[in-house]
Amino acid sequence: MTESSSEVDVVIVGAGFAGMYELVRMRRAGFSAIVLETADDVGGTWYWNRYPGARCDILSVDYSYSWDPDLQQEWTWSERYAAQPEILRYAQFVADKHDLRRDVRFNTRVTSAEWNDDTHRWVIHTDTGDDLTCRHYIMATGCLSMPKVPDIEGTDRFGGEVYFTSTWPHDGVDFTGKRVAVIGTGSSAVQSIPLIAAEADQLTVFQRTPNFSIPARNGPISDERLAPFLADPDAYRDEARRSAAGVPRETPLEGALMVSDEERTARYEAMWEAGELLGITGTFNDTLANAESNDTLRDFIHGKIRSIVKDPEVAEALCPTNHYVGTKRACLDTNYYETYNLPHVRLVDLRKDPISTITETGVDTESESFEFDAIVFATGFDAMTGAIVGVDITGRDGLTLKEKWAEGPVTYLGLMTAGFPNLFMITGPGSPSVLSNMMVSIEQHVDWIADALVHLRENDLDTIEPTELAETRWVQHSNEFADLTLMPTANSWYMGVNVPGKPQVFLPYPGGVGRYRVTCDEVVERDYLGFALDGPSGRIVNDGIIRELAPDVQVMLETMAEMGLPPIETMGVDGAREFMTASGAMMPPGPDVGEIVDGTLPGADGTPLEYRLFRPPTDGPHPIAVYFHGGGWVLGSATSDDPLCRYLCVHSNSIIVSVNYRHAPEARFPAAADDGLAAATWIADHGEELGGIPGQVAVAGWSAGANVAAVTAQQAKLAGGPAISGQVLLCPVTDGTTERPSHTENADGYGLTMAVMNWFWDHYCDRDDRADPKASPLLGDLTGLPPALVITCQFDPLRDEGDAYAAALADAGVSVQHLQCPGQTHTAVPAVGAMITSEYARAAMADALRSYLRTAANA
Ligand code: N01
Repeated sequence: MTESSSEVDVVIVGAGFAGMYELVRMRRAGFSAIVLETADDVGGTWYWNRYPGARCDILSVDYSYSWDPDLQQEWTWSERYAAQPEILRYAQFVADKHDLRRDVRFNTRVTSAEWNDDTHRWVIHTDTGDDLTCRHYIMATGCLSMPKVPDIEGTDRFGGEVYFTSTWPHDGVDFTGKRVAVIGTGSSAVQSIPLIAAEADQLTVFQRTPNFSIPARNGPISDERLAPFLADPDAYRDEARRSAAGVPRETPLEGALMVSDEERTARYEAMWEAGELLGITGTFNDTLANAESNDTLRDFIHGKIRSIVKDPEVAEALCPTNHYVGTKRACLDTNYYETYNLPHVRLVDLRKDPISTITETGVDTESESFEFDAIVFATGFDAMTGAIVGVDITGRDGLTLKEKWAEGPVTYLGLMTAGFPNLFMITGPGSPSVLSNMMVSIEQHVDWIADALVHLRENDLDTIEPTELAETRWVQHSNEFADLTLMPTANSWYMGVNVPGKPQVFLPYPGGVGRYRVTCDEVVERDYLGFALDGPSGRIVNDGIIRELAPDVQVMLETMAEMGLPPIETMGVDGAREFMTASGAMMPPGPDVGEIVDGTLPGADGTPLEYRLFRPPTDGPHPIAVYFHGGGWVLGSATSDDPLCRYLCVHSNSIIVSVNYRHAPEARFPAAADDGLAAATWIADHGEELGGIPGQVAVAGWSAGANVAAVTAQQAKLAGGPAISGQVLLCPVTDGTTERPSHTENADGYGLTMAVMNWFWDHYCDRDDRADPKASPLLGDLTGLPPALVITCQFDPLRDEGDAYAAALADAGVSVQHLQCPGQTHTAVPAVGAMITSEYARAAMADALRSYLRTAANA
């Protein structure tokens, strides 16, 4: 491409690692492409960030391209974490090797860009006055490339030397003999402070928020650490692509509180010795999700800081206390904490003594004046969105990106945004980006975009653009993932909090690079689901939602799929029961209750039925709910739904009596149904003896247990007792026919399968009996039944029969609350403490019980 060309297939903005590889892929695919770059050479972030100590914080062996296999042999990193000059040389080496510079216009900044909907082209304006027209416009502008505008009063006034870590002078700075201030204590400051201290006469660090840092233990990489890569580079790279953060690592199986104190400390010590960023929060599987677990790590790092820093007051100031480890990007350092033991280094804690202004000669805090020869601003970036909205981008119908993103970025997959056809972002907001090894995420996006452009060309299409539904739901999905973690709790640049006035939303996608890659691939496999494609061959709008499952449910299903368990119906009855007991034992136990009492009560035929009573920790007597467990009338026991029973007990302030009704195949229909009524009658009659309020009970159950509960309510009405004050039916079986859409749509892949459901039915009930309302309560007389809460889940084969029951109850004049749970599965709601996104459904169950069992104590 020559300097004078003004029409190209593709304009790429930025000649960092993303733009360079995108150019390679465009050339290989036969597109004309030009890269516009503000700097006078390649390198992107590694061109600009030349401050002393700047180096990567992902091992260089991982933080390097994988797309050129020869490059892996031709380039050897000198250290575990290469310094900026070496990384820049690497970028230059790649540019030389692939003759990239001939398609890069350096010293050229894009100022604005407009979409022309008639020509289906972007017009790109630059500060050199040259305009370009292109079909596709790719922002490879980096996530941390737009320095934050200093927001400290008087910044322009200072008469001494001023430096920004993000745009450091190319010929370096000599601080010898100088009094230097560093403002900020993020990664840039943590890396540069020890080296500035080594030169300066005096160094004063102004710290607003301390950060967590561990020693990088830099130096040559050990043979042991390198061995897996050398043994099979392709397999190693592949593992990186499928991993959580773009670096092959073993996934921890345990939470921090699951091991002894000694074991936990030993693992943290190993992490501290290993010096790898991903190890910090990767030692246990719940560090970023569980505050108590995170506290153990926080305490450990605090202990390390206190052991290194001699002045106890300085040590305390350096201990981060206002955020959880990993919720702000942690740092890798070389002698950072040790630097504060040097006599000429001082830490000013701005939380105690804030900066009031920068003066002509230094910095004034509220209580002190400081004089400096130089001030270094290590104050960070307008991350993830700054460089994108920094260009005036106008899409269809005059809409600007800045306007569209006024409340926060809206993207589909972090790749594109509706209203801006053919505008791509590499590692944009809504993709794993800064939470991952950027090289892996860059390569994945570049490949995806290149493949999409080839797809358009091959199908005689001009444009690609996400639908509004797809992007809205992607943002929601990403936020739901973030809300499962502690990440949104910190005032971090991940949340946009560091830039005054910036909308506060969690910017990257926190679901991990492996899962994200699968999602992006699936979008393509499903014919670009969530995109509208247009061109001479026609317009195809494939509207839809790529991830409808709640994120924790998705993770649970993925984990189960990875375990490769045999289907329950192939295990035999005994095997299935053992399996259910074993899997129940792995679940969190649920909240503490006041008391648990195990006993027996007589079943319908006099058989003693085991029960477990859960008593609230509050003063009684309490009202009573009878609970029937799930398990297809075949599996389960009085204790198998313990966590849910505990939850309902505590949150409804009621006694819950979980009853082990007789099971099939030993006792087939109508044994379970008859036992339900017998148990409810006995419990209502023996309420006082059980320490509760006698006379009336509510019934509750899950799945087949909800079937028993619903049947019990009907039978009690027909029998004239006991008095049932309400029924809570979670994913109930209501109908022996299995021909509703949800039976087919959700037949497999969502926990409860139709295969096992049919197996349950066959064990429980002959076909002819299934029309009996004691098996199919939907077929019963529903008038005059007690109020009901019916909960159904979107991805449950039983969804439609539960929905039908709620509708039929309402038609029969019963007071019914119907809660339909999007994104949830049959097994999600009972998983107390494990499935967070279904908490509202459990709360609704408890609230319903409380209202059915309203007493003076519960009012
Ligand atoms: O920026 P930061 P950074 N008054 O935003 C403080 C990547 N990176 O350039 O936290 C006083 O982290 C601010 O205080 P607070 C890496 O992803 C990687 O250091 O807002 N202080 C904070 O201490 C990293 O996370 C490497 O209270 C003010 C600091 O300035 C990201 O880039 C190396 C202030 C800014 O820290 C950004 O790191 C370097 C004010 N008005 C960077 N305004 C590698 O190792 C801001 N601060 C690869």
